[in-house]
Amino acid sequence: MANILDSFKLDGKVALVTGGAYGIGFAIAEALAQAGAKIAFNCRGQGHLDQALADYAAKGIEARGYIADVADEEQVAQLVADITADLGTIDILVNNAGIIKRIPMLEMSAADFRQVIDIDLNAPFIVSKAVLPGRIAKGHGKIINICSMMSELGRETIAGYAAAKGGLKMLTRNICSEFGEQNIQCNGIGPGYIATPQTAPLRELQPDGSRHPFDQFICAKTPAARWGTPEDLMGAAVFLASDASNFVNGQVLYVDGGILAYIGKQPS
Ligand code: NAP
Ligand code: GCO
Repeated sequence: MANILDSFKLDGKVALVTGGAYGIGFAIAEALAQAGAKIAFNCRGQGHLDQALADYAAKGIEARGYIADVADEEQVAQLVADITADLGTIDILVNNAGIIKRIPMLEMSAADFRQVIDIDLNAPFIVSKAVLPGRIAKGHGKIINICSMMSELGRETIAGYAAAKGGLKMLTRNICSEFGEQNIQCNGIGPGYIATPQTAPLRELQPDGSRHPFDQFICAKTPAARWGTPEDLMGAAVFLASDASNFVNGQVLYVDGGILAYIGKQPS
């Protein structure tokens, strides 16, 4: 029998990580590159793209970067065509690009809600639909949707985000259901609270220099008693992108330090 570690290798594979300019997407792309994959990523900002290319190069990764809004079907079609021309058919898709709006529901406009749904839920549908035909033709493929703890739990001020991430969990199960027979595996990663630009406002020091109340709350709610880092997600990404997970489908792997399992520490 071949060594089981060989099943985690991604040599010769092409991976698209949407929103892979920084944060979780960058770490996932780095992990897939370390496992042997050729990396393509996209974002909306030219400044983000230029900085990301430099950051990837500093790690010895020859990533290809593209400007494309994942919520725009025409831009996504062009993105997939460009990557296919540059690197070959996309084998691994990581639907990572996402936004959040933290607004009390009664103050949240329908436009705000719609924008979050558009990017966090409609876009994974659009990008998956653009990538799937090439994978079906090849007889195998991997889709990883970056879900969230909020695929399971709600909290104040994030109605659009929780609705989108809950929907993304079900889209993950539906892609599994519709394409499993074509040897497509579609799974989710559900990060806990991860220290990235997206959560920076929740960790800002208070004017008196004390820790943000939400920072203290999350550390008390997490058995690991810390925020996660993008690097904490790298192993799960390689597993779900590789042959090691060929019989895993429709699942969400929570990488959350145990927060979903824990009622939380009693305040001292
Ligand atoms: P982030 O730091 O805000 O990075 C988001 C990335 O997505 C950026 O590269 C951004 O670049 C890109 N992006 C946003 N909207 C886009 C669009 N419409 N089209 C193309 N690219 C777009 O976020 P993060 O913390 O790394 O989170 C990444 C994913 O993990 C998101 O789906 C998020 O919901 C999820 N997540 C995060 C946490 C956490 O605690 N951080 C936990 C669970 C799940 P541009 O702005 O230049 O486009
Ligand atoms: C928030 C946070 C969370 C994290 C993540 C947790 O405001 O509650 O941004 O939503 O981003 O989704 O898993």
